[in-house]
Amino acid sequence: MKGQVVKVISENFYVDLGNETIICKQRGKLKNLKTLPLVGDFVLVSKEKGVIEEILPRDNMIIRPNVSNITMAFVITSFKNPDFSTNLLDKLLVQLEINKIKPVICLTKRDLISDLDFLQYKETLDYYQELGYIVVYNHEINKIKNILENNTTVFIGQTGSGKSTLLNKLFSDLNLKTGEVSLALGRGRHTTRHVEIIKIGNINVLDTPGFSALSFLNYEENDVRDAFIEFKKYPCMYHDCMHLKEDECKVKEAVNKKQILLSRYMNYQNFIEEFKNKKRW
Ligand SMILES: Nc1nc2c(ncn2[C@@H]2O[C@H](COP(=O)(O)OP(=O)(O)O)[C@@H](O)[C@H]2O)c(=O)[nH]1
Ligand SMILES: [Mg+2]
Ligand SMILES: [Zn+2]
Repeated sequence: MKGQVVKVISENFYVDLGNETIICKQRGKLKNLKTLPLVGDFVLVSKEKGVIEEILPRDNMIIRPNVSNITMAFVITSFKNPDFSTNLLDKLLVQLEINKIKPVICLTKRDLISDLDFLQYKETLDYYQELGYIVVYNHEINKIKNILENNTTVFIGQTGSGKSTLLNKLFSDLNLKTGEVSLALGRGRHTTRHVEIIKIGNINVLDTPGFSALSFLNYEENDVRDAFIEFKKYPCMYHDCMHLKEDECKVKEAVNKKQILLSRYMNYQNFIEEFKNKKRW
């Protein structure tokens, strides 16, 4: 019998079979990410034994929080409290690009900044929109619902950025716990404790515990470069150009001509540097 793991609480795996959700145990004792069922996994279960017999091949997998088979990610980004950061936004976009998860940039807390400040951010956001990223605001409820339709969407972004608040607004009977943001730190408390797929019609959503960066397995410097999707518009002489120290680099030229947003390029340099230092994201 086929189902999808929608929640894991300690050793209990909640498997949605379409018409009911049953609690299963994991078969055997092996516990690594390959054999451990994750939220999002499609699995074959024995209903009689109450065990997961097999994990079906994953389309993708994110660790910390551990989820699989995600089609879309809402990158919840607040203008203030916590402050807007292109570094964090780009880091998340890169990781989503590498894993072929469709990103949607969702802005929150527009009400906390002045119109003047907003105009400045708007220029940056228009750049992302021109790249092809969907940009939405957390008050655009109907638009957001349409985007979520027929996707399994993870809500990611810093603690306190407004993930749970938005989910509650979208689906009024959810009642997810939301947290007050500590003014001193500009950070929120961790209020979302476990990961769970919530199914509402054709919409699958996941609220995640507050975290600021995803960890992905198996990526390389080339992947990070290619995840900056605008770089491809400026083909360099050397096909494998990293756009760093190379001469006659078209990407660097485009940065100088302001065709590529400077913060994008600086974040790129910064990520490659982190790579060199073997820091994990
Ligand atoms: N002013 C303002 N506050 C918001 C907005 N969205 C969320 N918040 C507040 O931000 C705090 C953190 O929200 P929460 O949804 O718990 O963030 P999460 O950690 O990302 O789930 C809560 O106090 C919310 O009421 C918004 O658009 N404007
Ligand atoms: Mg939350
Ligand atoms: Zn180059």
